[in-house]
Amino acid sequence: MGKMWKPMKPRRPGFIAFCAFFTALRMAAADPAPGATPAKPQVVCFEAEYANEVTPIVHVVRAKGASGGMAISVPEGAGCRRGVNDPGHATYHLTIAADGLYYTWFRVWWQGTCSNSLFGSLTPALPRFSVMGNVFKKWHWVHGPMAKLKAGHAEMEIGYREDGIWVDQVLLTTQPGANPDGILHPNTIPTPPPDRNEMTVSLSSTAVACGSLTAPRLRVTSHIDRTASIPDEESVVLIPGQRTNLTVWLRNNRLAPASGSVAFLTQAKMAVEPASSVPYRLEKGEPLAAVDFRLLPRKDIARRSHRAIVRAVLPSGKVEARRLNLLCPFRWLCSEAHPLDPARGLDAPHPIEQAANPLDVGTWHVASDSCITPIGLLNMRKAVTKKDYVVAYAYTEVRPPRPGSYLLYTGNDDMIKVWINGKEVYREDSEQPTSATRALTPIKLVEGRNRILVKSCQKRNFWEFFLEIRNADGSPSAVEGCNVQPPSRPPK
Ligand SMILES: [Ca+2]
Ligand SMILES: [Ca+2]
Repeated sequence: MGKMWKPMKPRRPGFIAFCAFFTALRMAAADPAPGATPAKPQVVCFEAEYANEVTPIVHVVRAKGASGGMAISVPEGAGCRRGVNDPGHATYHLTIAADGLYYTWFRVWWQGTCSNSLFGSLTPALPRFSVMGNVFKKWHWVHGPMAKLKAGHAEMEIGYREDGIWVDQVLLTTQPGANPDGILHPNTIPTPPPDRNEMTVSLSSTAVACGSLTAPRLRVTSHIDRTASIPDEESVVLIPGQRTNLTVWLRNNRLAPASGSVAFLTQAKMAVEPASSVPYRLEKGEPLAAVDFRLLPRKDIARRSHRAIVRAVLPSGKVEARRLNLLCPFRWLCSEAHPLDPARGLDAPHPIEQAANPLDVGTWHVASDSCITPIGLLNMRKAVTKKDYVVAYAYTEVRPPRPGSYLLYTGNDDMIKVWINGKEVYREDSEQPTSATRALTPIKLVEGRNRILVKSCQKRNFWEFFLEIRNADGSPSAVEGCNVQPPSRPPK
């Protein structure tokens, strides 16, 4: 069977295309498979960005070539920031007009072989399914599973499986072999039952490339308190002196006219433009509004986690608030690269790790902030070398607000070892991406400066790691990174 309808150009949705869509379906319906489909084909088509609820690490984003210029996305590299209880999802409340066997379709952009799938569910028919494909770096439709739906309420969820993916539109149709092409004119705006939130708030920030695979949950490397876990909340990486954009998306579930304000509140050393509180206005029938903040951290902002709150005042007077972890990564010194020992790998010792002070051995340079990825990883290919099968060291010092027990939160690609004050506290032999190697390790910090040495190995592809210090319960800590400098030694 050929294409059922013509693709639409972006920004030209119109009634004609809408009719053509249904005429095509009606024509096809004249000859239905015996007993398989209802007489009149059913179509439910909606924009993915009109989710009734979005939780990190799924984001609403502006997207070129997408219908309405918007989509939902799991940004490249964000897998290492997913929550433990909820890895991130978008929820849609749908009204199904007639019983039938529905075919599901998704208009997607897959970044590559490790960014070409999503998880979904369609309650009550399908508790969990996955959608995959092998067309990369272009918008196209992929089919999901079929679902037997009854007339009434249905709830679809699109969730994280891999990062580096975008979803533009979703189509449910009783028409077999629909094979949609291009942008469709949606005929549905997902609407939750009236007892649900009048408006939901989600956040997205500047986020681009780095790369990773799907992964198991957070690992805990030795026994820690059961209450310790990484909170399911948004993290935004801040680089001192550099601007980061933060968009607050307001989803108007009632579609009634709405106005109010959104505030960005923090005590971190930074300016917020255009203001720390911005008004919003949604006309009748308008499902989504974006409020943009520009975050301008000062050059002397502390290299640690800072708390922030985004607070939206809704027309009813209710307040929707989201906590935000503003993550200002540590400053790292990097050694030169050495060949990776093919037999002993991570365990081949180097004089750097055997010295009382690692900075006494070899040469060190500051890894510039441009080596920090938008997700907060140190990109060692940029900081040290693009060569494969190498090993290098990274060094920093941190100062806790008080001595005691903390959690080392790491993710690595490839293998790493970590020493704190000369004592090995963590090793990880895996060659998997950072989203798969996330781990929490109990550590002790002393008063004043604490030395952190990381040995990072590279075989091939990405070479990067992240290292944060969390409180014993997993919450972001006030442990601050020092402004480390390479040693100045007289030339020999
Ligand atoms: Ca869209
Ligand atoms: Ca690698």
